[in-house]
This record gives sequence, structure tokens and C-alpha cells, in this order.
Amino acid sequence: MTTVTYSVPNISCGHCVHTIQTEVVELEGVKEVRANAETKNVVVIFDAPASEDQIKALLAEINYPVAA
Ligand SMILES: [Cu+2]
Repeated sequence: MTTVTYSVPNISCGHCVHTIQTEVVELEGVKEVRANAETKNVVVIFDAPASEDQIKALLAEINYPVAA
């Protein structure tokens, strides 16, 4: 199990949090997603076949790209 924390500047409200959590948890292998509008962080707990590349690509696709 891997836990990663991403900085996602586009998170601004509870709606963003909901969208991110709903979308990312759909990836096979993702166990838990916690987005936070105050810290603008997304914590993802996952196992294979999910990967960091895949999670980051999905976040970019739904307009919440990870900060470089
Ligand atoms: Cu929002």
C-alpha cells in the first residue's frame, strides 16, 4: 500500500473535494482519497494496478492538475 500527498492548487470548495474523491476512487487499486479545500492537498492511498502516473493523469484530465 502506498500513500501519496499531492498539492492541487485548483481545489477551492467542497464541490471540488467531492469531484476529486468521486473520480479518483474509481481507479482500480485506489483504496482511499482525501481531498482538502483548506490545505489544497489530495491524499491517495493505493495499490497496484493504480500508479502515481495514472492518478496524476486523471487529476489533470478533470482539471485538478498536481502542482509541479
Ligand atoms: Cu470547488
